[in-house]
Amino acid sequence: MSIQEILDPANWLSTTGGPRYLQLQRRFESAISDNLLQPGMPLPPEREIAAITGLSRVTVRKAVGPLVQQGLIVQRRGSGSVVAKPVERVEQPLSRLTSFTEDMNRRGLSTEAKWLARGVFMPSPEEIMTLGLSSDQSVSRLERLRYADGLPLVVERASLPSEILPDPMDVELSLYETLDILGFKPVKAIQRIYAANLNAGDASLLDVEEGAASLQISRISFLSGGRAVELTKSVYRGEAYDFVAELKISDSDVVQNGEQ
Ligand code: 16G
Repeated sequence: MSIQEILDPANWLSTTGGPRYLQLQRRFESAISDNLLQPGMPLPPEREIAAITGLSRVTVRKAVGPLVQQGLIVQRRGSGSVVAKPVERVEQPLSRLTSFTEDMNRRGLSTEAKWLARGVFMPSPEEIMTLGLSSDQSVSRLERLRYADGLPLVVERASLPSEILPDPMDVELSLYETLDILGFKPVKAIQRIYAANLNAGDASLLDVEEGAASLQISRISFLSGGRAVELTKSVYRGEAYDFVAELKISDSDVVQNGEQ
């Protein structure tokens, strides 16, 4: 079915069907869920939709706005609108200390990274505190945009004491693999997870609207002796990542409950 036929008002507009913008909005929604409009398909410009449907441009805009809000349609400045590609959520158990590369490989997803920056710097007060450094001990910083199966999923900003990772250029695909080679692979970590709206910079890297929801994680990881090796701040696309925690009551609770 061509886009003209899909939008032909004879196929969906009725005088008793409620406000016309709502009928058009529902037409788009059902055409997307029935796969008549497929992911990635470009949509005609507003004035053309108005011409096909016989509705005003204001009505068309009112119908399309909520679809953009719901993430069914993606509007790109200059290049028109397209039907959004559904995002498959990645589920990540919270209790295992793994690297991004390991997580994605386990799921059979391909990974890519775009280096945004890396180098050796004097530490910030936060790095001094979390990594247990003195102010004259430098840090290696790595900033990457990481993709899962072509989808930009997370912006990661990692800082490590230069004593652990002297040359940030040594990292190729996986930081943890490099740390393993250097004999500094972390064995435990503490993570803080919080929700935040994306600022303009991270939103454009992750290819979503500014202000969209994101999940942000700050991980400090340690060697078995307790030395901190990494402070990494990760900004995930909110709709693409789920953290899953398995919760158990402790053995002593089981005994107590059994006795009751
Ligand atoms: C994960 C870690 C991050 C670590 C990275 C190493 C979380 C929240 N963060 O993304 O702290 O630096 O893996 O991945 O899981 P890599 O070895 O693939 O570079």
